[in-house]
Formats: sequence, C-alpha cells, structure tokens
Amino acid sequence: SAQPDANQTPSPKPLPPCPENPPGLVGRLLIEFSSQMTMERVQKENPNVTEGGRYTPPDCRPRWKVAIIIPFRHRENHLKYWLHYLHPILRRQKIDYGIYIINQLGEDTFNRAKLLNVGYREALKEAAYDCFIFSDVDLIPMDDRNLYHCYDQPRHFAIAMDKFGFRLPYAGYFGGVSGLSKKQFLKINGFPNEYWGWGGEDDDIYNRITLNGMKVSRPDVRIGRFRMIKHERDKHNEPNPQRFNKIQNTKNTMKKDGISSLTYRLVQVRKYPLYTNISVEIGKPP
Ligand code: GDU
Repeated sequence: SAQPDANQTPSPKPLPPCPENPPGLVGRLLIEFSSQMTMERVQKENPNVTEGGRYTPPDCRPRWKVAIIIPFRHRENHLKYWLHYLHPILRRQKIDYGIYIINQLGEDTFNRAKLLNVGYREALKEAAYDCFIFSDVDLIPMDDRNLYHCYDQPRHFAIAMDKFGFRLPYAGYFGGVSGLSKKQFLKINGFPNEYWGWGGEDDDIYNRITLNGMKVSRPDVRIGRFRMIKHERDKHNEPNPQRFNKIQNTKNTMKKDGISSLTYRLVQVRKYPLYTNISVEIGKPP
C-alpha cells in the first residue's frame, strides 16, 4: 500500500544555512564586572555547551567552523567573566565554535603572538576549523551584532574599546580581538614568534596583512564596542624595547618567522565543560 511505514524513522531534513542576521540578537549589551562570578554559575548558565567548550547551532548550518584562541597566564578571574558573557553571545550569533585557552607555563617572558600560533596548530588537531578568532581574555563585546566569524578580509573586531574612549587608537591598530580564515592565516605565514613581552606583535600582524595584499575589515564603530576588565600590569610581560625596530622589518622577517617555524612543547590538553586548556612551554627570549 501507499501508507507511510510508521516504523521507519523519517530521514532528517537538511538544515537551512544559518541566517546572516540571526534573529535572536539583542544588540547593545550591559557589561559589568562588579558582581562576583563563579565557574559553577557559568556552567549552569550554559548547559548546551559540550565538553571542551564546543557548540554548534541545532537549527541551522553555519558557514564557518570557528576556533576561538585565547592567550593566557594567571588570569583565572578574567576567564570566568569572558565565558559568562561570550558563550550566550556566540549561541545567539549561531556560531559553530570551540574555545581554546593557550596557557604559557613557567614564569619566563610572556609571548602573546607565539601562543596564538600554538592555538592555531592545536585547534586543528581537534577539528577541521576554517576560521580562527584570537581574543584577549579581558575583552568583552558590548554588542552582539559584532559577529564572531570570518570575513573576506582579515577582521579586526575590537575597534572601539572603552580604554581608548571607544575609538580606534590609530589606523593600523589590530590588537585585542581579531579573526582570520585558515587561508588568510596561512597567506601571512601566521603570526611572529619572536615578540617577547608587551607590544608590537599586533602591528607586525597588521603589516603582514597589508604586505600580502589584503586589507583589514572592521565593523561599524557603533557596533565594535568593547569593555576591558581593569587589571594591574602583569608580571613578566614588560614592554618590549625592541618592538619599534622589529615592526620596521616585517617584510623581511615574515617569510621565515611564523607558523612555518613554530616549535614548542605541548605539556597538557585538558577539556573542561566550557573550554579546552592547552598548557605549553614556549621557551624564552634569546
Ligand atoms: N595575558 C595573560 N597573562 C599575562 C599577560 C597577558 O593572560 O601575564 C594575555 C591576556 O589574554 C591579555 C593579553 O595577553 O588580555 C594581552 O595582554 P595585556 O592585557 O597585558 O595587554 P593590553 O591590555 O595592553 O593589550 C593590548 C592589546 C593586545 C596586545 C597588547 C600588546 O589588547 O591584543 O596587542 O596590547 O602586546
């Protein structure tokens, strides 16, 4: 007969592509850091995030698979706020994502850009990511229309930070939160490994982008607003006195210093409910 077979499970409907403007977005957000935050609370708020901090929208097919990479050392309190604010935002944005905390072991000089390279390499061992968003642990977007995925040019997300009076501090600024597709990242040979201590690495990345014929894409200034969690200057991340010289030489250094020359020692990969922690030894300045 032509009767449908009640025992046969219907084949799942293919999901529609995720909308360019997700309907659940709320726009401007109230961001504050005065109330105490606990990891238990943040876990309860985010039951749909799976082990290691992974999430995929249940009702649509995302265009990008996004690894969010956070350079890290001794900022546990900031991480709680970051997870508290970002998981719900990313869910509303319909992003397919995983969160990777790249933790520099030991007390030698901090190296943000090298940790970001490590994050790129390690995230690709976990899943076939094609988009990488690099975020400081203390930066929270104030508007969920600032969509955390990749664009046809390298993206700068944190263009209007509270600490800079909600403006871009200079035209070539690329610090804070940025995003590159896998293809864009490989085109610039990743990030420099040789910037130890604070500063310059973001300008070197900007140089790599423009020297390779790309340009930075940015959201509208009303949407690209960020709050930074106030903090004391970290130990072992002093301003790098070589930074002014080094950023003059990107054209020569980028070919040999980058993802192609990256070495480090992977010590531990640990999956927590809301993020994956990757602890590494990355050496020290020469
Ligand atoms: N960080 C740690 N522990 C440290 C030092 C740094 O976790 O001991 C990580 C955090 O994610 C932090 C990020 O590195 O958010 C950047 O370090 P700082 O907070 O010291 O630097 P700024 O707030 O001045 O950051 C700005 C930009 C960065 C980067 C930096 C220059 O927001 O993206 O370009 O300047 O190195």
